[in-house]
Amino acid sequence: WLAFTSKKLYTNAFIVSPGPPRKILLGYKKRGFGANLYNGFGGKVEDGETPAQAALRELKEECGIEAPLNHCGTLLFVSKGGPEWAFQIEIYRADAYSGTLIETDEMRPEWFSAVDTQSQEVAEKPNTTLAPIPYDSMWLDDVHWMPLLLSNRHFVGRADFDTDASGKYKMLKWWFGI
Ligand code: 6OG
Repeated sequence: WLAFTSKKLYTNAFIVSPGPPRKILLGYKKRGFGANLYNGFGGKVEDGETPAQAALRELKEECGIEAPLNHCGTLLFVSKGGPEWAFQIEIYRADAYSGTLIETDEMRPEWFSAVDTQSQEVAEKPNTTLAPIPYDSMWLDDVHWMPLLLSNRHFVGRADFDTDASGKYKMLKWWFGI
């Protein structure tokens, strides 16, 4: 595992609406770190703020809504040859929200299908119009812990990354547990 000397605290929040059809809200990040990828809504925890407060503030700033967020997991990301610090990301989820979703300078909100493909719901109503979760356009670690978030398990995880010559991220190692 890569070494690091300090951590920076971030948040990431997801709305998982029970439906039917069951769906998850992601944001297409338009600029900054992780641009052109889908992710939850979140950012840096500011001085004097708890992670829970930051999660609510970022959700409102990035897509205009409020939600009864629950803490759902903690992730640690370390990059080779990158800064000597790691990202610690506190993950939150809610199954409802209030307010009106808006597109902001930073994020374009979009719903995706969160239906378990083995479920009764799919057998009864196969033609959901929602696209599946776009793992090909998400951070490489997401495919590993997203099922834990969707099944409402509390998880911890770590992923170590390297970048190739073109600056593309490669996941060297990951570990997730519940
Ligand atoms: P702002 O630049 O918007 O905060 N983030 C990651 N999310 C995932 N799923 N995987 C990663 O693997 C990530 N690295 C950072 C944390 C950046 C947002 O991006 C998240 C924040 O929500 C490397 O302030």
